[in-house]
Amino acid sequence: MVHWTAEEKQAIITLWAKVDMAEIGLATLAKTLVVYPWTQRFFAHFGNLSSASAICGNPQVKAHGKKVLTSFGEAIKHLDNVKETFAKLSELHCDKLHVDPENFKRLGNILIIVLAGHFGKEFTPCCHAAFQKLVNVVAHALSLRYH
Ligand code: HEG
Repeated sequence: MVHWTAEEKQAIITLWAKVDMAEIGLATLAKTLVVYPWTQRFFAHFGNLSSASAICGNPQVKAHGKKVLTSFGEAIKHLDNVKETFAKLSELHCDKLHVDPENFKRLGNILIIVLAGHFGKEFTPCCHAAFQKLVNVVAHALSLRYH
């Protein structure tokens, strides 16, 4: 099981309280779709994804970005229990959606880039390290159904 220090937990919870789910969620999902364009095929039913600006202005991308970020929030509420928390989501992504698990890591790393850009100096190296651990744990938990 992953061990979290009190400092790591505090760094994550303190920053997360300041995160606007809709804004950071949209930025994260939109950037993922633009930087890794093959991820667009999972969202073909979302309508116009024909350019970076279409993606950033797509209301379904916005709504889904918020959903994904809220889901990261669930992991943060259950840091000692992320595997169980994401068991159903792992089933959905693996069995039904067939998302390549590398894409979970990619989205997580884009989230870190977005947080670093948004929070600047407040996203300290310790905070960065704690979030890197979090996105690894989330990607792993989402992939478990493949193992
Ligand atoms: Mg996934 C649905 C969370 C990465 C493709 N994703 C969902 C849902 C959640 C979620 C909460 C809604 C589940 C439901 O309706 O019951 N996703 C989630 C997280 C991560 C992630 C936390 C973190 C890495 N998802 C991810 C990636 C892809 C993907 C990388 C594809 C490249 N997700 C995907 C699709 C759906 C969801 C296609 C269904 C969307 C829809 O049709 O509404």
